[in-house]
Amino acid sequence: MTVAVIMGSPSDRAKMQDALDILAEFEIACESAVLSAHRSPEIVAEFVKSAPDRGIRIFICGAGMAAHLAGSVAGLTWLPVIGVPLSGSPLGGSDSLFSTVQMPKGVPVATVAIDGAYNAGLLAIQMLALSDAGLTQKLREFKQRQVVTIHEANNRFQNS
Ligand code: RP5
Repeated sequence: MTVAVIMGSPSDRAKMQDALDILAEFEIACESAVLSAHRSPEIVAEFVKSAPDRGIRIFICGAGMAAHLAGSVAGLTWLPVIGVPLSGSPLGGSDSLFSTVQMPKGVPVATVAIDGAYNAGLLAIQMLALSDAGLTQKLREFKQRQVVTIHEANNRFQNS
């Protein structure tokens, strides 16, 4: 396993699926789990501390409301942590955004957009590609496909 995708509740699963999908597209081995900074803090600590022995190199943590999962994980590991603030609360995700992004000096969480699980997965792939030439090539092709897609969309737009 290379990337751990964890979320605070089973209710987060659909929003975190995009991260699992893009990681699968790039054939990155993942493990995923429901772990709560508030409801199961000791299990979070065990999971994070044992992660390097399982080959985990990056954490992706998604949570909503008072979203402390990513920060809690970051406090327990030297591995990079990507935080995904999730919507769904009465505050629309701004609560989880602030809770995830406003980390104190010394404990970074690379925070993506609200419900930005896709980009979280992609960022993890980009980190892994720094030491993986095959993955770098796949990313180059991915970026090139985006160029072609938007270029073709512009052509259709200009001709409509
Ligand atoms: C957070 O509270 C979870 O990450 C979830 O987004 C939110 C609601 O959780 P449930 O009450 O649906 O389990 O901790």
